[in-house]
Amino acid sequence: MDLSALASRFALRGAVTDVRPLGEGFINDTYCVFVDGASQPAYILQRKNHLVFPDVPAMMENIVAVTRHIKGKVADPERGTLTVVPALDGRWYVQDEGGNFWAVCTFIQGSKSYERADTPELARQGGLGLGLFHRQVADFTQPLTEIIKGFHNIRFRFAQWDEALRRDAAGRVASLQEEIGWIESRRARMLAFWERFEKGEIPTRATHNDTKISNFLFDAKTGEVLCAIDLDTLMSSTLLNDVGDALRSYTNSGAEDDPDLAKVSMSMPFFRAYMEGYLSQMAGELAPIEIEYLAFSGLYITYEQVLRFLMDYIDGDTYYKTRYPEHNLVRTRAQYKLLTSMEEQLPEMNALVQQLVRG
Ligand code: ADP
Ligand code: GN1
Ligand code: MG
Repeated sequence: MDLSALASRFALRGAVTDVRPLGEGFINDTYCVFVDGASQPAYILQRKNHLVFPDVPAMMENIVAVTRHIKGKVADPERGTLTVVPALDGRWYVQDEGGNFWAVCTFIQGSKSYERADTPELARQGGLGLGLFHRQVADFTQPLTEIIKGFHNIRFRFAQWDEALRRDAAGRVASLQEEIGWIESRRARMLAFWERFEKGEIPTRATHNDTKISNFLFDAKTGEVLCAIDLDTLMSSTLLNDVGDALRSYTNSGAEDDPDLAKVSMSMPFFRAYMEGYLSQMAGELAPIEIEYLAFSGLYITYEQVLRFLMDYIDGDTYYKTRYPEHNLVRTRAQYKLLTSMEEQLPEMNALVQQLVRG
């Protein structure tokens, strides 16, 4: 694949002089594009995973609509959200000869991203970033296309899960009875939460749905949060999914796929910092039921992630990129350790949320 030629099919300012791989995402392939011999990248080029995202044109429409909305609200529209660059034919994507979809956005200058939060201050900035994002989209009322069906819908995930167990595509089910029990023993509790969303008791809002730390940019000099990126999964859902996924990411004292389970736990100081940052923006916007489930959302999404990693392992590793054969199982165990740590600390987490909301 001639990536320079591909990038040149977009309306870029300058001639492409280099294209280099970037990032550690599990789904897409991401590259930096350099123009006119400059040493800093000018654009991000991404191959959108067509198997995961069946309707890339609709996905790009979601992204353009939401980023335009945000641009009208931020002091620096170049750094306060993504800027999608159209193709020369006016579309928001290019489809190559192999059927792959590609998209380009500008590279946000002077930015930095992280794979994990090493300090509470970074967690605070992350919480602030998600709070800002939720405030920016709070009055976004256009319908968003459901880009991945049932993405954080645990009822839908259970249907996939039951089917995966029945299929047993990789012949692994018999050896995973303990891990499968982790999922089954919590099924009713997770469904009870989701039912409250299904009944309309928990509000539906524009949400990001993939809020792990690497999907936010920070100012490389000051460390201040700039914006949410990786907007592929923008959809209508509950903001609790965003908070939960962020808690899963920012409060983990270990890595998402840590083989050393002793390192994995939910860190209370990081939880406090994240929530302080988030609530500084959102305390006044949240419905009582959203506040009630803020801490629980971390358990919900971490549980869902255990299910998704384990289901992919059972399916024979077809969804997530893996670096070694047992990677999805290692991820499952590490996320399960995080889940149990959150379960143990839920009363303290809830008490802290109440304290912060009361101010
Ligand atoms: P993936 O779907 O592979 O996770 P992302 O959109 O999250 O792709 O991009 C991967 C990484 O590339 C990010 O974590 C960030 O470091 C960097 N990145 C992405 N978009 C930009 C941008 N517009 N400006 C600067 N860096 C970016
Ligand atoms: C994937 O694309 P990336 O790496 O930001 C996944 C998330 C998972 C995450 C686990 C579209 O995110 O849902 O939480 O991996 N994205 C999709 O790290 O499935
Ligand atoms: Mg990403």
